[in-house]
Amino acid sequence: MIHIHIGGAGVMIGDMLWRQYFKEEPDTPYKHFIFEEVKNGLVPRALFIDLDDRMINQIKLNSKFQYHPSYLINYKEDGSNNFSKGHYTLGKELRPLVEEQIRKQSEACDRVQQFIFTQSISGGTGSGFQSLLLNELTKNYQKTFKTAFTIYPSANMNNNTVYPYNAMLSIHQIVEQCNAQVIFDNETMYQMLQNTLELDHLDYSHLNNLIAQTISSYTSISRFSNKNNQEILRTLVPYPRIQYITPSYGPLIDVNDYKRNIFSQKQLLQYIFSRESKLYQSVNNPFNLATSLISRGLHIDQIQNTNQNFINYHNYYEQKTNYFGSKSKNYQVLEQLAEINQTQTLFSNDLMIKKKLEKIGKEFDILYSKRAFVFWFVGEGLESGELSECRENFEQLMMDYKMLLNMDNDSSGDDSSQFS
Ligand SMILES: Nc1nc2c(ncn2[C@@H]2O[C@H](COP(=O)(O)OP(=O)(O)OP(=O)(O)O)[C@@H](O)[C@H]2O)c(=O)[nH]1
Ligand SMILES: [Mg+2]
Repeated sequence: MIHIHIGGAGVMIGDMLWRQYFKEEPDTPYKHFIFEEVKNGLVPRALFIDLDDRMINQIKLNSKFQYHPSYLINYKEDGSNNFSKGHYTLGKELRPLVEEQIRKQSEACDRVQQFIFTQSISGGTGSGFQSLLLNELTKNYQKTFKTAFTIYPSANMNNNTVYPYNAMLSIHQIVEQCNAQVIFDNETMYQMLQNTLELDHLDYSHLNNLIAQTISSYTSISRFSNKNNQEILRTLVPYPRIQYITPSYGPLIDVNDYKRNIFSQKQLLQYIFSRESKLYQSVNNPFNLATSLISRGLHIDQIQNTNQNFINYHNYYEQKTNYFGSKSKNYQVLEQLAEINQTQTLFSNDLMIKKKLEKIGKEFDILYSKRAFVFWFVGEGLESGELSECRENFEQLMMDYKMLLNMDNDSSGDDSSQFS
């Protein structure tokens, strides 16, 4: 697997993830999935890419371990929240170097099984440069599974006006070129942390920790059991465009919570299927086409047990769920959070995501009806018809979701949080 971390958010999430991986490393039996062996030890099979140097410098300074210097790549100025800068003008300058490093990394693998991306699509680099790179990877690594762990714009928390353009241009490419997208939203994660923990202060590091835990649970199936982890997501996607996966994670516990509960299997399952554990905003009545659940932190005999418990639960609630037991324990990077016996990560293909995505379409329409700021994108190389082409493709995607929802109207509304 090669990890590719792009833009400010992507790089910081990547750094949190690699702190997690290094913490797990001494216990990891199949290190080769994510680490390359070099003379002085292990280096991440990962690229960190940003247009400006601030975040890259920060991770160089902060890190307790060494990233390979040629895998940390930046240019001189940021994408100023403009997809076109990341995709056309500035991005083009950086592209040859990035491609060269990806080629080197892939030559150091027996076979590249998967590309894992992290980025936010509200700014210029995460949206624009990732799309540029995806085009290239699709040409040269067509059959390699591509998973994007992406921060989507939140309803009430965005710091730039043109994010609907960035998101729309980016979605257009990701949907065509990635095999699965796991989406997060900052607002939901903040709320989830506020409701669950009693910390005085919350910042991006706590959100990034949630995302890192989700990704490291996903890859733990390969790293600890030598299995092909992409099945976790592949089985959820009925055909390529219906690829939006919403994650849930938990439980989370304060390190100072001395009344710490020991959760029963039943409680853990109820929590992970409830609304409280979701990392992306959801509607009240999800309609899950399928879900994959990873239980992390089990001994082998418990896996058998849990599996039976899970099958009972599964039959009871009629969830269409694939179950994966991960032998690795729970590790924590942030000091404020406790390492606990067992955590779970749920990936859902919830068709009701359509309702949330449509909002991005509406916000796009408000800007585009006045052609607001279009000159800014065209000035950096975007062709004027590209925005409306992306919008049409997005509308088609919404129609695809609508068709599936209509096919099974009667069985929607399976919200397990109602059951307790
Ligand atoms: N969860 C999380 N979100 C972040 C973080 N940093 C930024 N964001 C969010 O992501 C959005 C995009 O920011 P960046 O990732 O810094 O943007 P970029 O991709 O570097 O693009 P440009 O700076 O415009 O070139 C912001 O509006 C924030 O909402 C982070 O460390 N964690
Ligand atoms: Mg940036």
